[in-house]
Amino acid sequence: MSDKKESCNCLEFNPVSAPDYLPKEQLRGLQSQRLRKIVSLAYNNVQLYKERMDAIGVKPEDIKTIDDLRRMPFTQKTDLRDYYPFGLFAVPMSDVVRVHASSGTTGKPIVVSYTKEDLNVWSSAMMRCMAAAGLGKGDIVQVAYGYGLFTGGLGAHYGAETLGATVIPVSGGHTDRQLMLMRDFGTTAICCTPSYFVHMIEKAEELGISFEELPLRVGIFGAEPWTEGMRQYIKRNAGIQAFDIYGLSEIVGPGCGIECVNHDGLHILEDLFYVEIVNPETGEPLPDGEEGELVLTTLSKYAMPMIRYRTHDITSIIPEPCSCGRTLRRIRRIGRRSDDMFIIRGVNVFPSQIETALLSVEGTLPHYQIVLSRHQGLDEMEVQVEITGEMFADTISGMEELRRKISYSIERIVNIRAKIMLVEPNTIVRSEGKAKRVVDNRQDDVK
Ligand code: DLL
Repeated sequence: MSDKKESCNCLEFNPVSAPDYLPKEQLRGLQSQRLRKIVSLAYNNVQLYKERMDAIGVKPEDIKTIDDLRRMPFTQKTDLRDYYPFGLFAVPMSDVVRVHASSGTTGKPIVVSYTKEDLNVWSSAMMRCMAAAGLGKGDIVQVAYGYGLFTGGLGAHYGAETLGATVIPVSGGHTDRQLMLMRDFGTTAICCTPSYFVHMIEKAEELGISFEELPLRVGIFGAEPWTEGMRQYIKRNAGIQAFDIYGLSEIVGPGCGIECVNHDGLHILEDLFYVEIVNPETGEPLPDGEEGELVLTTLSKYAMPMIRYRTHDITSIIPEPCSCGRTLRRIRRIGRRSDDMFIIRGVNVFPSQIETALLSVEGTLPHYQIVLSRHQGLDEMEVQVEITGEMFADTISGMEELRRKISYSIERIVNIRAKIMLVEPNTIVRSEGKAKRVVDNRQDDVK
């Protein structure tokens, strides 16, 4: 399908994104100044920070420049659980104008909060992200991230409004209606998880709607890991430019960073979120270029400052400057979390490796699930993958050949032989939000 990139009203430099282009020294000055304020706010108002800093003998006055940040202790998800619901707030509840929450896999959600000013900062961060993706006034932005406690919907909503674009606040789900509105309202940009957009593509086909005829040209996709193979699939089947956007509730929601039109890493909005990469085991900071755990510090968030928050997301900082001219450093796309890894027969495997392996084989679709089981103490990995209708109607030997290719592709990447189950299109459960890629039944082994 032809790329609609040509019609992109890319505003590579405009007043909206001016902070993206700050000279390095100016950026550092701003970061240091903001850090001092945040550390002092946190120390004086949040028990956790005071206790942790006192324990290592660091006072707010010791943190003078951004380089001093590494003297500060880390924070992590369990802290948000331990201080549930409001124990990490640094301002009185009467100054908190909104809360969001992210559901964990177990137990209570984690709660995050915003002052009025925090919301303005978040909206401007999202506005800058959307501008980096070439959106502006005149664009019609369909927000299909979920609205509610999840940050995706409202984050994208206010960002697009602040940009001056027209917002269609559909939220997730009702895919037929999404497509009808997309066509009837002339949507030019869609915001949702990449897996949900892939579902929209197949639904459109079913309904006889052709993306060629729609003005849609940009997708702002995030909230879950996805691969370059997925981007190519989206480009081929919908003809749009897909931008990877990153964020997490604890830090702000969507808007910590986004790709520019070069699609070569995500620029982190470093004037608002300070980025470090550390060794996931030791916590030692790693130099630019080395892969490790992303640690973020909010430099401009007052209701609930997060200092050196361990995201568990694995990436590296790209040392080279970007040809788009932004001075904001880039991180490589987040392919995995340190905690979404599963170990099978002693080998560490990440779901994104399986996605890369699958999508490199012609005839597969980006709908898959990894089912782990244990039989008589031995771990097994089954990869269920949808294949195109034509492939499914192929001869037995044709299907066998495909199964063999997939199995080889997986083995080449992860060094494990998986059982491959080829299934018809529309078999794997579709998600309207984050896709569930791994089903781990190993505890069900009958002893
Ligand atoms: O997913 C916020 C968000 C909404 C980001 C919409 C982008 C778009 P949480 O539900 O708290 O917040 O989940 C955060 O999702 O730590 C990553 O593991 C993962 N994640 C988010 N964006 C990406 C991405 C939102 N672009 C967690 N690539 C993060 C890979 C992502 N993983």
